[in-house]
Amino acid sequence: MPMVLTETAIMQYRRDGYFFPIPILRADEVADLRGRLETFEAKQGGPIGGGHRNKSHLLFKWLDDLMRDSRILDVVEDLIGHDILCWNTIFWIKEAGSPSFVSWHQDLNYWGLDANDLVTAWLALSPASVESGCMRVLPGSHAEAILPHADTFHSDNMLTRGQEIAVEVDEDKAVSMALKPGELSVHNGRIAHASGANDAHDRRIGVSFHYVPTRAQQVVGDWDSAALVRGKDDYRHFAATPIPAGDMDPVAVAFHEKAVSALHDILYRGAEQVTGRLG
Ligand SMILES: O=C(O)CCC(=O)C(=O)O
Repeated sequence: MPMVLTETAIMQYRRDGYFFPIPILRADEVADLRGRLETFEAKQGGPIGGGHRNKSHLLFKWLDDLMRDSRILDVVEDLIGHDILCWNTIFWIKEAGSPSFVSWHQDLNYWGLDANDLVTAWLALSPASVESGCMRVLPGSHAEAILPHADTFHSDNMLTRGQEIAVEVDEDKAVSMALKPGELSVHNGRIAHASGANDAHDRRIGVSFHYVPTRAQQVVGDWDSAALVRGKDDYRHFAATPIPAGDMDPVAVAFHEKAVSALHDILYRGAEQVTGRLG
């Protein structure tokens, strides 16, 4: 028996590779989390970026808690079963009026993971509308072969290498996954997806959680890390990430440095340039 999703929702996810919207957080919870993020940004004197965007649950206790929130994990369990690792958490922030975009791509082309059932859970902490550049997906593309990609290194592209699908994508078939603050979308790690610029007056703030069954493996890098968030890990394919005692806990911050450096090597393997972005 599914825990929270209907059989119809699960069937749609399996057939099309995505499902949304799923209400998760109350308005007061969204305000609290956005406040925590923006307090950190105000203290550091600018938007979160660089290495802070990835594996960020090691830096912020509140994000580690959110990654383990049963309201999100119940959805994920309905899709991939009870024994769940979170491999990465990524901030996707587009400032109001910013040209930042994400080109059409398939994540499992470059994450080095042997995990065709990877679920990305993307949570909106501000409005993710068509105007603010919400994600768009190409239904059913997760079930087909991974398409060829090319690196563009475009400076407004939020992806590591500005990588994009090198064949024509039929944009007419794309579905926009607009979300209200506190809502979640889920998509399969093989699905083709993209997002446009933020033409709205507010920041578009999203955080993504990338969940895999514990049997998943890193097949490109020699070392990688993940957090056991539900069930048990009989495989131990990944180094277990420590749970931070608080924000910027020194032990977790030191682990974060190692984990992001390993991720950097995986994502830039074979690239001709390093942009400094990870995503
Ligand atoms: O936030 C976006 O616009 C893109 C996110 C993305 O590519 C992902 O979560 O896999």
